[in-house]
Amino acid sequence: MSADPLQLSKFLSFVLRHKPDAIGLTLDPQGWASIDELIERGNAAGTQFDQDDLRQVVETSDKKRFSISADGLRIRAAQGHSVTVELGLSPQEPPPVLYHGTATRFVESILSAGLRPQARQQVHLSADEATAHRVGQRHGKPVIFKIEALRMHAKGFKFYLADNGVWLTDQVPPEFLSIADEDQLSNSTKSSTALRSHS
Ligand code: HQG
Repeated sequence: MSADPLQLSKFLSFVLRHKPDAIGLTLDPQGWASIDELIERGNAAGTQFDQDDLRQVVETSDKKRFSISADGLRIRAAQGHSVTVELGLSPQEPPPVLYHGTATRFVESILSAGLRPQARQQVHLSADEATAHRVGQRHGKPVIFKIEALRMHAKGFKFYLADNGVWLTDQVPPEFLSIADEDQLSNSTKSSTALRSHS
């Protein structure tokens, strides 16, 4: 293929999740873009790729980041948007426990404010600890939170399963969070979390 797959994947994440207007692209309310228009505008903006390059990135994406519509004409990011989109996912019952990987420097803030979507539309959760660990590593020294997802669900919080297996929810209040492995924390963070749990 002509385009570098990693660079193309990053370009697609950028325009389909965050800044479609950077290349003059319009997403529909569900986040879909016309493949022809994406290629035309991407090429005009200096990122050279064709249909084959695009399909190869979609098929080989390690996290299945992108979906192609059933008619083969449109593409969207499976999740991770900062632009407002309505993915049209139906709420689902989550497994009893889900995981969220983050960096140790965020632990105190998360324990007091809960998990917030920050720049994205929703909080991202993983079904397994290994994935959460990888997500956390992107931010620094990783730490994994366990989320009592089924208990949240029983209290009315909604959960969605994206096409690529990532679980999404609007927020996780602190009462449903615990640290999966306390040994990953420095002593100072440990003592402040211990203090908090006694307050
Ligand atoms: C943290 C990647 C302080 C949160 C991954 C995270 C994922 C708080 C960071 C997807 C906080 C946001 C999403 C609070 C949350 N105080 N920090 N109250 N609440 N945070 O990148 O979940 O490779 O927006 O813990 O695999 O790390 O792009 O979210 O550390 O699926 O396809 O704020 O992105 O996928 O960071 O990652 P992000 P994320 P891709």
